[in-house]
Amino acid sequence: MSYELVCLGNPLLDIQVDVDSSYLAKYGLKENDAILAEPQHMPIFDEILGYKDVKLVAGGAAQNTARGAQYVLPAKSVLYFGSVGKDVYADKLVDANQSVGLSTAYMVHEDIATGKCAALINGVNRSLVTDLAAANHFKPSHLEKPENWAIVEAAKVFYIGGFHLTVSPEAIELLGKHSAQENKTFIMNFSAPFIPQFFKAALDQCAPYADYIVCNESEAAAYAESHELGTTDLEEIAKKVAALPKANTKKPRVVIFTQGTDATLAVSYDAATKEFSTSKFAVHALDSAKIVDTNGAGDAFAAGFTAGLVKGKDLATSIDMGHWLAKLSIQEVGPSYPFPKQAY
Ligand code: 26A
Repeated sequence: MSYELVCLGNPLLDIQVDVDSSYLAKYGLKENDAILAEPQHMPIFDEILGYKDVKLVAGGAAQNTARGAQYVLPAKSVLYFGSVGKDVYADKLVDANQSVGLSTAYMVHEDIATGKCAALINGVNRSLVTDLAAANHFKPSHLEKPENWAIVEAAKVFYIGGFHLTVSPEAIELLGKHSAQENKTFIMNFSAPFIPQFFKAALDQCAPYADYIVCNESEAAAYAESHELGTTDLEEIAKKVAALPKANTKKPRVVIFTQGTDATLAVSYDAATKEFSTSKFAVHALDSAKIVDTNGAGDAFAAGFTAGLVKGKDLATSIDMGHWLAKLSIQEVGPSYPFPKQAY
């Protein structure tokens, strides 16, 4: 089988509930954040499973992006790698993936539970607390299996969730090296502020492979701080990230910073001419009363954007496709996409 787009990340089931600020305060959580669960957060999962309004929805940031890209692209365009257990949570992920026709090649661990994420929705914000479980046990050897490596070799574009830097930078590097050698397209997302903060070495090891870096404004700020860039100006940060060393010197690096409802910033750097090019793209307006929740908004943006690149669209059109899909997804529960299918 061949797929144009191959994605890698941490497959998770989202346990989504509405909470108020006192619940977040009880666990010392921020309104809008994504963290790895520490022992003191573990009771959250059982607590919210008892809530009347609890919703179980397929999650895992890169898996959401893979589903969204497959939603846009022709059948059999996207395959997703990750690691799950053998349980009802994994069954739910498979159901959601099948609903859009997303193919998976999971590494399955019989004795470890599928990972889960408490998605604590508070107004337009969401605080995500993740217990990676089986997702934490992905190994590069899974990619190296002949049937999987054939999929990698046939792919043209790779999308990597930065969250996977906490699991297997080696797997990311394996794909990155292949992509650079073959002059393919490699897209990485910073995923959350804690990635540039606490997984700086892994990020710096993998960033040279990225042709496209996608993140939001708070992740960009966290990057600037941990890398002591000496600026808080988003365009300046984007320029420094764009000009980082690059493994594939045949194409420029493009850095894309989303900013919620503010315009998305794109900066590309051509090492051959040493020239930067900066542009801004307005998001698609949406009446705030129509927002169901923003869980997965950034993943949906990355999905539409990546689908655009897979289709060979230019930067402006690809970013617009990202804005379009994000607008659709925030009108659904969790990181989901509307049915009947809409077309861009
Ligand atoms: C390693 N961590 C913390 C994570 C995640 C994650 N996906 C992968 N790894 N923490 C939260 N998510 C997912 O992000 C989506 C929203 O962007 C959630 O599962 C949620 O679906």
